[in-house]
Amino acid sequence: MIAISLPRLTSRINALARFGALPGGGVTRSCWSAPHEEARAWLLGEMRAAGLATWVDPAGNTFGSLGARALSPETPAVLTGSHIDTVPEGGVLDGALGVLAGLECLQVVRETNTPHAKPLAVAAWSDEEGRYGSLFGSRAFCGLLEGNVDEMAAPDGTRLVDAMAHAGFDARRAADARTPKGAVSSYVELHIEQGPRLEEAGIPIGVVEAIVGVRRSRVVFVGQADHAGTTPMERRRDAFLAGADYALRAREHVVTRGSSVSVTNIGVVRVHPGASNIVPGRAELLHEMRDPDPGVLERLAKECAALAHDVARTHRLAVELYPISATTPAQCSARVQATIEKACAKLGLATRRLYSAAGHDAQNLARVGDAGMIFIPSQGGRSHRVDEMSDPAAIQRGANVLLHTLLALADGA
Ligand code: HGY
Ligand code: MN
Ligand code: MN
Repeated sequence: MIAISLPRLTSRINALARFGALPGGGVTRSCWSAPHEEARAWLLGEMRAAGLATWVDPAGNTFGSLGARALSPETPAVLTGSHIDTVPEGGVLDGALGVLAGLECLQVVRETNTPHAKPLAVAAWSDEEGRYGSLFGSRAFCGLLEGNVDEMAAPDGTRLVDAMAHAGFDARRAADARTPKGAVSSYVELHIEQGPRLEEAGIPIGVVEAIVGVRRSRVVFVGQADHAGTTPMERRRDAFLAGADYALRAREHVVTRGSSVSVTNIGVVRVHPGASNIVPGRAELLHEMRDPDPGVLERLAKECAALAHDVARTHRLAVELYPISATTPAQCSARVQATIEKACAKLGLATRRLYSAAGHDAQNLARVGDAGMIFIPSQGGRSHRVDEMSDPAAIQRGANVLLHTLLALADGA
């Protein structure tokens, strides 16, 4: 039975991990950054050496394909992929696994001359981690870009247009990456689960049924900078204190008033002017919340906005709310899920259906066609941290399931 080469896949995972490698382990490889662009060039070289046709679209999505030189509705392709950008101080598998396992699958199909009725292609999507705006590359590919690229910026203020220009791309042309409906017959992505469920259940393969929506906003409390020593406590309009109050109350609200799977996080806090002897005049919080149900997400977002205004009143200061992004929860294709399960049966692997509590590019592909995801267990459920890891045997199982799923989809499953 056709199988992937684990040594070759492992060697590529280790090679990609060198781009943006951190001294203590893990990587920081933000989209459009120098390490990311060096990694893109390396990936294109690996794709070409594997015998694939390659191209990069106006949104910076990188493709390798077998049996077609482009994606077109005349020859609908079976597409796989993921992303090579990472979060700051991230792991070496989030995204990289799906891109490199996809490359490995296409290379094995080519080397073994395995027939496939439809073209096979692998993509590395731009800015999946949403440093400038969530799931940017796959949104552009699926014709789902919204808002004005001139207003998209990273938490440190770097504008998308400047970051892309520095990498040789024109952000204002990103929408040209839109691909005609019908060019992709189906999409399947291999990814680490990034949570504890599969490992705790002892299940080797997860078949994703649905993917959460994520809503991100910037919550800015505006008080008054003051002397931290001489200003009487009762007169202070401390913006950070309001932010802290909001953080605690918003978390309580989402946990108690959301669904059983609603989650929330505040991962970026910026205090201004930012000195220990100044009462904070301004506090900016990046607040996100997630749920697989769009209705729950919509309700929580409205309730947390009202909560922010309530906190501002309590602390006698102002609050400004700026939505950043909202991804739509997605249902995965029943056909793709069934095809993954058949591949697992063929390989003698137990499976479990589950929803993804992480966002993925597959949720955009699911809005324009048949899309699905294969999960492998994460050691200790760890992810978005430098010690993110999965067992080599789990990586091998996941890549072989991807290989057999792609072949079945390419032959009309
Ligand atoms: O944040 C997420 O859910 C994904 O890892 N980008
Ligand atoms: Mn990812
Ligand atoms: Mn991630």
